[in-house]
Amino acid sequence: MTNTTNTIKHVASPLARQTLQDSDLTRPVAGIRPIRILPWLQVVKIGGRSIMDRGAEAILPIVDELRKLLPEHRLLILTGAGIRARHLYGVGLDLGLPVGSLAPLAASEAGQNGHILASLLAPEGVSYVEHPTIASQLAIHLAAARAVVGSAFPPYHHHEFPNSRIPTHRADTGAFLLADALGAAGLTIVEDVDGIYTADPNGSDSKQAQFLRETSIADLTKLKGTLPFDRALLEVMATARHIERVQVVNGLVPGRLTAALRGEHVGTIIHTGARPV
Ligand code: GWN
Ligand code: ATP
Repeated sequence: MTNTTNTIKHVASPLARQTLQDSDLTRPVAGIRPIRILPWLQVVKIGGRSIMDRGAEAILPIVDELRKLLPEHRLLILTGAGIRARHLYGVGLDLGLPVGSLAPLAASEAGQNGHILASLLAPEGVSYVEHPTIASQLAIHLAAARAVVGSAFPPYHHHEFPNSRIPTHRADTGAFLLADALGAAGLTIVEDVDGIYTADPNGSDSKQAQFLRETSIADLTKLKGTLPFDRALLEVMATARHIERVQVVNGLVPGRLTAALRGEHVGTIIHTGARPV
């Protein structure tokens, strides 16, 4: 038998001789702030249930607003899944499907909403772009058009964490992960409420619900009730590298999205864990 260890080619690397498990050792190399890949990009997440499911009444005014924003901003518009995904969860859970099977089924509904929105913006040169295109060819698409539309769901599929029967990483989490990875200029989450309240303003405790104009992940983590987005969003916001604040705005009120993209405070601003350089 030959001794194969003698034939191993050593590649010079600052991480070659140490375990990747010890963050004290990796920090000098891995602790550097990553570059911003698309620093001029504004990411906008459009709610599946809160906007798309309402049909023309809610979608057409948003399309009109997005159309008018194109000369001002370069946009990655990401859509959530909505009611069809909830139906899917119901059927899938009844059949005992694992979370890794439910994740792509729900994700495909987010994609369908994206296809709908992109069709309406097509006269402006806006198209739906697939997940692999977002991953590796976003820049060239945004050089050809002022905006593109994609699915807000992360493409976890069978890699979805099995800590819950319903996928924990859904559209809001996916939109944030993408915006932070791209080093985008901002992320705006478009909902059917004015922002975040201390309790669901449409729920049984609505009388107690107080509006939070400005908040942080630490404050939101302490809130025991529901939020207008995936709880996993709090986890990914905690370790953010670029996106320092996210604004949640009401997409049913014309002008709010436009104002938010112009830097105005018109909804709830959430301060993330990312720190200015
Ligand atoms: O199908 O609407 O992308 O952009 O998570 O995977 O389940 O796929 O499993 O490029 O790769 O349904 O087919 O579908 O929404 O995700 O796409 O039309 O492999 O353009 O083929 O990462 O769009 O789709 O659902 O986003 O979120 O073919 Mo769809 Mo989604 Mo299209 Mo995409 Mo998934 Mo692809 Mo994918 Mo699958
Ligand atoms: P998706 O894109 O995943 O389909 P969505 O983001 O469009 O979903 P929901 O997940 O339904 O929509 O979130 C919006 C809803 O969250 C609001 O209509 C509101 O009733 C509810 N909500 C729950 N808790 C709160 C809270 N603390 N503050 C504000 N809204 C809340």
